[in-house]
Amino acid sequence: MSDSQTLQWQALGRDHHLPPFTDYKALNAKGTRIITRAEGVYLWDSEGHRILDAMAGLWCVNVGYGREELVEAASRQMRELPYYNLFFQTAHPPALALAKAIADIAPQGMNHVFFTGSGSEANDTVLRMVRHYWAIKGRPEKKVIIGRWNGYHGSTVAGVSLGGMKAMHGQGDLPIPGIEHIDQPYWYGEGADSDPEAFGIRIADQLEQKILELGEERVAAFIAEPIQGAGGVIIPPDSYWPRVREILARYDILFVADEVICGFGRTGEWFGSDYYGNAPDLMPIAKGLTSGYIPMGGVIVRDEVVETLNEGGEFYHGFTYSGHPVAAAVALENLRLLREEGIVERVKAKTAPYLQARWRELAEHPLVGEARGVGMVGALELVKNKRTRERFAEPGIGMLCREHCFRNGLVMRAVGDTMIISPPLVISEAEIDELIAKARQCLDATARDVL
Ligand code: PXG
Repeated sequence: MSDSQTLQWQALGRDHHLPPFTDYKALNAKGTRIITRAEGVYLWDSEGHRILDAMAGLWCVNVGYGREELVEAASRQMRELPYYNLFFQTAHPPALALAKAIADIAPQGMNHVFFTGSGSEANDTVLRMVRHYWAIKGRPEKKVIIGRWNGYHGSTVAGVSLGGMKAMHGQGDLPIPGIEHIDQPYWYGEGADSDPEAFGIRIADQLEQKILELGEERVAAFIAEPIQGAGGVIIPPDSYWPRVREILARYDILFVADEVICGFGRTGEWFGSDYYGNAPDLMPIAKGLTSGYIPMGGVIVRDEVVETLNEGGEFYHGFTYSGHPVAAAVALENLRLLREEGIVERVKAKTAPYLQARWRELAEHPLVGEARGVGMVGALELVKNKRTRERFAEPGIGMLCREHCFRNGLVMRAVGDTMIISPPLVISEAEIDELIAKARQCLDATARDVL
């Protein structure tokens, strides 16, 4: 039931707001849910319901809601220097201190950061930086970037183009030229009866086939998320990344690991690339960098690439808010909390193993074909037939389950018929128990509707 205040807000939305990734007509018929405050791992809506946020906002509120330290850091910086830019040979302390703090936790040999306002801008930066890099090296024809179908790299023109979401490509005549895609390592959905490790090798080998088909002399870079997030928490078989590393070692192309979701502790390591033992050349970051308290992104760049950029004259690229001092101050404080409170270590040693063990119990549920996860992410595949992996013919089972979750005080995200979690890294074992209990109730309610 909506009270009158909620109805007023919903009317404002209908009359004035165009929200992201939304079917406007369908939403206007239904009305939005209004979220008014948050604390720890919980949200409250305008009708007073308490909701366990198992998505950490949009995969980003790593330290949880309500951290006064971040509020203080922002207000202190706003009083001291609310804005100045990094263009034209000026800088300010928060951006410089943050670049150093990021270099301290980044993989070895990655000591420089280019700041942006978001993950999408970070990937626009990647596209321009890798093409600029090869041009400086006297190889301007090396400009094709290979991404993966169903990968997600943002919603700007470069982000959508590098990503492999066909529905997004269908709007606005994308991808732009010079982007190619290979298959994703989605064993449950696309591996049929094959052995998962053999499947991982077969899919990784597509990278080599694509490089050979295009000609190494035309390929600038390969971009991939260590674990695909928005595509449905696609966790590659163990064979996949070692094989990709072998292939990349044979060819002179750059490796871009999109760490926007996996970065800052999500896997129990600082970066997803650490978790898999990968050594990328560029790492776009955002989200967990500030725990979502304020927008900020960036690209962490390997020393050898920086050495080349140093030889290239001016790089005509940057944003008004690159390295914004308030965002940088919040990010610095957020990294301090993650470090000094041992949050990433606790995820690895304690809460991630607990979450993963409890999450896999849900595989017993009649609707669940597979329960998978790494660190603080997880996915459930909802299927009609567990043995054959047959999906439901009618679309929208995931959305139905998501509706049951919301009514039951839990946020899970639906990617088609895959249910996703990515909770704040500070979630406790008792809160994990609550998450699992609620998820089970929602699955039961969904099963009653469809089985
Ligand atoms: N790379 C990755 C891997 C992402 O997940 C971006 C880049 C773009 O970041 P910005 O800050 O420009 O949004 C993302 C963003 C979802 C969802 O529904 C996921 C994202 C954004 C919005 C929704 O899963 N990921």
